[in-house]
Amino acid sequence: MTKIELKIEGMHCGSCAVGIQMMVSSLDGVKSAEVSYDKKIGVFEFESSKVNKDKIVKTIEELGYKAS
Ligand SMILES: [Cu+2]
Repeated sequence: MTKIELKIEGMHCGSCAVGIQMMVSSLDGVKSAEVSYDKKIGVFEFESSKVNKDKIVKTIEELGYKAS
C-alpha cells in the first residue's frame, strides 16, 4: 500500500474537497482518500499495482483543481 500527500489548489469550499474525495475514491485500487479544504491537502492510500500518483493527479485536474 502506498500513501501520498498532495497539495491541492483551487478548492473554494468544503464540497470541493468532498467532490475530490469521491472521485478519487472511485478509482480502482484507491483504498482511501481524505481531502482537507482547510489545509489544502489530500492524503491518498492506494495499491501501486493498480493505480499511481499520476492517475490521481490527473483525476483531480480533470475536476478543475491543481494537484502537486
Ligand atoms: Cu467548492
